[in-house]
Amino acid sequence: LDFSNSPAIFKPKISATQPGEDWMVVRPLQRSDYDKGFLQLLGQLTSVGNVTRKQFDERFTQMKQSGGYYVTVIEDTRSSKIIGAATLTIEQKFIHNCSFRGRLEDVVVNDTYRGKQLGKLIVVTVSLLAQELGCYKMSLDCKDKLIKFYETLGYKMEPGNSNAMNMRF
Ligand code: 16G
Repeated sequence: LDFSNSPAIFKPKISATQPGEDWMVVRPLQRSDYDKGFLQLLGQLTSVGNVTRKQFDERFTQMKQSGGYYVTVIEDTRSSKIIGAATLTIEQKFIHNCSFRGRLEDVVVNDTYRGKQLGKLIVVTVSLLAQELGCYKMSLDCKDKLIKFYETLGYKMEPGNSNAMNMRF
């Protein structure tokens, strides 16, 4: 299953009983998303900088070629804008029988679309993808205020084993 190469545009369901809206698609990132506000959306998460189309294209190509990057977006097809995003990265391991570890990264939903469960939708989608791809676990770092949100989606603090540490450069 190579989600990043999939041409499929599918209409997700948050749950079997609660279908997504008609105007929403969840799909892999495309080059044309540069023009659909993808980077502006990431700017709601953290500093993005002035990324040119060339830089974006080169990074897109590198991610495709190296494999293991599943940048997933939600598009509002009425306005052709990217309104949600989350990335699954896959680390190759020797441990756990040469398994994979998934990391949930760069989760962001446009703040004007609050209350539509888009965060839940994109996180669940990407987490299922990690499972489908054979990851033995999926990890994330988040701000304190988001711990509850992720807990409702099946993520757990592992006592004694959940300390995120960073070295900033
Ligand atoms: C959050 C994000 C992480 C992102 C970081 C950016 C999730 C689950 N976590 O920790 O993926 O890269 O913020 O913040 O989305 P920074 O610019 O301070 O590194």
